[in-house]
Amino acid sequence: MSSSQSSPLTRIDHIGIACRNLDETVEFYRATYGFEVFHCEVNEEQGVREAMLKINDTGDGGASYIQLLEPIREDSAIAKWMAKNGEGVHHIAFGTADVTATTTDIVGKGIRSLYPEARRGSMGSSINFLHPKDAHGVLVELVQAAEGDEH
Ligand code: MC0
Repeated sequence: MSSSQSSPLTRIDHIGIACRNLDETVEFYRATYGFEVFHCEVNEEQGVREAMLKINDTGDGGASYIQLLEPIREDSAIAKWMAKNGEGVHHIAFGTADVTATTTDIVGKGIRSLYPEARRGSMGSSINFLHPKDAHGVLVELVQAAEGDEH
């Protein structure tokens, strides 16, 4: 069934989950739910080691993932958040075909983005974030998949 909505946000790209030990948590997701690792990387800028577990392809040509995030530095956003909250759901990411245009549109509605320009996210994607204090307590990430990376 196709969607009739006109939002530029066309999929849940991923749910970001903070964890203390990536390998152990990956094994939990495999043994408990049967989800396999689709992609792994270190994002030095964000201070994380991460695994993307693909859940399903989406109607916009992209896909939805669970993203498991282990901090690699004490001053990273994930380490700071876990010090307060422990492990758990850290952010939700929406997919869009144009992260710059979508961010500009949302900022125009009075919601702060965290970066003036999009930065690099998982699998070569371009990302920005919306401030959780402007979004009813949810850290929202906007994701534009890498060119030709429509898994
Ligand atoms: C902080 N707050 C949150 C939150 N993090 N609320 C909901 N969800 C979260 N994840 C709330 C705090 O409780 C606090 O509220 C207020 O925001 C300020 O937080 P803080 O603890 O003082 O920390 P800040 O202000 O230094 O940093 C928060 C901020 C930061 C969201 C700006 O975490 C950030 O820049 N995040 C974006 C980058 C990121 O998260 N990277 C990790 C994923 P109160 O009421 O106590 O004032 S990297 C990733 O996901 C990439 C690789 C990808 O997907 O491709």
